[in-house]
Amino acid sequence: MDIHSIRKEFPILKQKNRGKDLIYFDTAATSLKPISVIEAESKFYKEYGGSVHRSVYELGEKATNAFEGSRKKIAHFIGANDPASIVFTKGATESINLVADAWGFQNLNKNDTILITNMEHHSNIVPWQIISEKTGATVKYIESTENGTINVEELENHLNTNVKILAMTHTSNVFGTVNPVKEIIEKAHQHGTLVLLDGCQSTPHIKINVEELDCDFFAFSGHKMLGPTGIGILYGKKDILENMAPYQTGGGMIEDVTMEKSTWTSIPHKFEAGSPFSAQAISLGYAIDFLNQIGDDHIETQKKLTLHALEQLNDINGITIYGNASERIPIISFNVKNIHSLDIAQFLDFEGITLRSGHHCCKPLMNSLGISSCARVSFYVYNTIEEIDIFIEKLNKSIKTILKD
Ligand code: C6P
Repeated sequence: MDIHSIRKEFPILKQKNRGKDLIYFDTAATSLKPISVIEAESKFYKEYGGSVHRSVYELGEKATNAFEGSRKKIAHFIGANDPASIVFTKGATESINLVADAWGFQNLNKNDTILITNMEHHSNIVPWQIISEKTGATVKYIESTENGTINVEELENHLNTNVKILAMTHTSNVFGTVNPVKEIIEKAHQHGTLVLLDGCQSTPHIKINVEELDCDFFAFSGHKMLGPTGIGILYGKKDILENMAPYQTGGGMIEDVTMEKSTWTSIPHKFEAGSPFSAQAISLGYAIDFLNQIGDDHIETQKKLTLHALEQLNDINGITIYGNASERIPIISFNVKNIHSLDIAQFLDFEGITLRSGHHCCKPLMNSLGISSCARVSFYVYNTIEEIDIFIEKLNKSIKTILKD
């Protein structure tokens, strides 16, 4: 599909933003949705209706088949051999909380270390702080390098047999840089350390193969990769998931319940208590169909967009761009000297351009960088070089106007 055909699939692109043509540069927060995904969700309510895994009637069976079919598509998309290792959650945040709480409570004690990095999103910091309070384990941080990645040698200095888990982001939602996770996982495993990868920003942009990466857990959200809100995935190695206690309990996850006690069903359902997010899980499968349909070329196209944007941004006087590793996804964060990032975001909003300003839920990283906020643009399959050129023109205009005031 060429870019014009792709853009036609996104009805929201016909909308105006503050009366101007919409230029959507905030995919890292949440992506736009193609019509096939929007319609899949409404089709579920119009045509299937029935409750997943609970109904013998035809509509219920249709819903169950579509739900489990989507699990298979997701497994295939991230290179997982067995759909049983794919757990539906409501997002990356819940996936990480699941591991921290269920695995952490069972496996951590006061002699243990949880290793994370200074570039983590709060979703991959706070759950570990909470479980460290409950178990006595210590949370330690690895600092990122100047170019915005985690250095393998530096990481090795932190590894020892007390480090029970390394929880780190595959790609940073601020720097846009890709961490050398394959090498990192290999090193961690040499010390018996499990690795959880936060794939929230990588899954939309990089071909993922969890089996090749050999990560123990992989967490991501559907809404950043063309899917609906309210659905996410936790991949876990089967033997690890099988040995974990459930995270939440209730209907759908039991094998047997008596007045005295309960036993659990097998994975992945053991981790999916309650009536599942059926419409959302099914529509995420349609998002994957869309990404498969446009093929891996879109990854290269976005690299070109990012390089084009970086080249032009680097020419702006007083700009600081955070993170300059060669391996990166289409996320660029920056500040301009003597201007608050919020002013830039607000000025550009009135030009139809949506970008995010703030701490991006990475307050420890902001502290390490000595800033409180930055502006961020992020691109996806629907963005064009022309949009980037308009953005650069309007950014230059905003800088002139703000500094003059
Ligand atoms: N980052 C951003 O604008 P949820 O909210 O569960 O879908 O995703 C949480 C999350 C976890 N890890 C990373 C690396 C992320 O970037 C995010 C979400 C958004 O950067 C919202 S703050």
